[in-house]
Amino acid sequence: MTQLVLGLDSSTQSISAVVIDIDIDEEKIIHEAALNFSQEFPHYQTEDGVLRGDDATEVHAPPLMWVEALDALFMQLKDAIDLSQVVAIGGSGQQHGSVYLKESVNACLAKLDSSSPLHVQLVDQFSRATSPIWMDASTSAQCEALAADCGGNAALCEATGSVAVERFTGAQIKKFAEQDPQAYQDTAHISLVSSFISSLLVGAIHGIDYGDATGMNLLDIRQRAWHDDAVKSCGAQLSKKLQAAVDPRDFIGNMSKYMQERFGFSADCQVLPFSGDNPCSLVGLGLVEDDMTAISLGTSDTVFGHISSLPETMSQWAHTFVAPTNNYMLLLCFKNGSLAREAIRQQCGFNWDEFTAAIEATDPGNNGGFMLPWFDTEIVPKVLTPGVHIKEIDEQNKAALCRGVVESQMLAMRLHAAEAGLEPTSIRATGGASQNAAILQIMADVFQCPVDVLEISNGAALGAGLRAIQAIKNCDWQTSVAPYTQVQASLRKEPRKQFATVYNNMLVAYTEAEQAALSA
Ligand code: XUL
Repeated sequence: MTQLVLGLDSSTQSISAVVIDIDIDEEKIIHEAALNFSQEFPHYQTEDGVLRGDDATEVHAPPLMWVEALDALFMQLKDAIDLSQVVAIGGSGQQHGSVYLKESVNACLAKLDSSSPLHVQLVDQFSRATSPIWMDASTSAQCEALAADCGGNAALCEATGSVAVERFTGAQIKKFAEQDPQAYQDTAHISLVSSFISSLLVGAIHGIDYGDATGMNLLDIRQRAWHDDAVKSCGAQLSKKLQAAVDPRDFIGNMSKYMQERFGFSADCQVLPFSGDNPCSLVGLGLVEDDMTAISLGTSDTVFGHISSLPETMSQWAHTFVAPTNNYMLLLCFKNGSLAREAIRQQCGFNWDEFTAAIEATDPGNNGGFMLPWFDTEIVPKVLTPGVHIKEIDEQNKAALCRGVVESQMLAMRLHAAEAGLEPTSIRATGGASQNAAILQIMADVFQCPVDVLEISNGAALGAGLRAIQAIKNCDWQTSVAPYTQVQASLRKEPRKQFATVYNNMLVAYTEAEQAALSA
């Protein structure tokens, strides 16, 4: 009998699904579907899936929209495939976003009527109509107070895996508890986007998985339990509202009666606790062992990788999350990613082909020329005043600027990834700019390791599905993910050994320039 696994991803702009055939001779994705929130559900009045207030730093989204979209996606899937063949479901959600629910929600979920859509029945269950999401940066005051209550940022980072961060859920909850104490008191459960959606599937609110819980500044990353000082700082009775965090590898239950009756799922279909999109993407890119690192070249560039044990001292530049393997992942986010490449391209008046040709016409090492590419404020390292520092490049030399921006970004990533404990021996590249072979060659040369791209996209939904495959087959991670995460062999970029010294020297120069700029 055919056995299917479903991977879902509730992201910022859309909800998507990947349906995977797990039979040993098949092992392939048989169906994909996606619904864009703003386009398909315009009545929530979001733009790109989010609501912005007068205060530009506040970014929320309506959780009811995610519920309606889930129902609509399942309706679509039901017409395309036989959902009774789905044996397990894994899922992913945009990290950090939080959902505030009333005491009555579990009773409501227990007696849902399968003839009516989910959102219609859940409309009164929210104690807060909108959910702050990862793009919200309005909690600097709360971050400062949270860090102080936990013995400072170094101690908070050591305990929870990250310094206090505005978008992380702890500070977001703290702000809500301070600004609307009555609504906070009326909140019986606080979920993340991930755990909220999997709670809907099993028909009861369950605890947050360790992975997404490490995106809150609230979980003691070693104990896998709420950190006393952090939860105390962020709200009264908070650990009760959160419930205990759960192991991402353990099924939390089966599809609820409602899900069975409404969409045709089997009563035996098991549900894994959903996790954050970054932990799920780690698996979707096949990074389930140490020394495997990914670089995502998007609006921001991120470097992330799997580690089996925590470094002696936690890097304050990185976020350390619990990985779906129940080991760890490191993630570093560089804000000046495509933003910086785009700025140089425009400054030179080039299209992307000309930008690429310019890179190819210049020599690795750029005759010693580089830049600190801080076109905007930067996260790694923390730069609050934008400013590009050009070193040894004639600003009329367009080709040198093009190579310079990409080489400098790679040097910054190599420097700070190594500080955090990631020294890749191979890299999987993803994101828009990973289509560009010239950029990938620079990555391979700067890091001095091979760079691959994968055949798949939608890594978060796929990774969520692969988590479910690992859990249902109960086999090792590499065996579970390898058939679905093959690299495109013909696109591999090998490092050119003859440039190792050039880039080692440049790394020293880059480090010195960065330190000088930061201490100026
Ligand atoms: C990670 C982060 C984003 C969101 C995007 O810390 O904020 O990558 O997870 O969905």
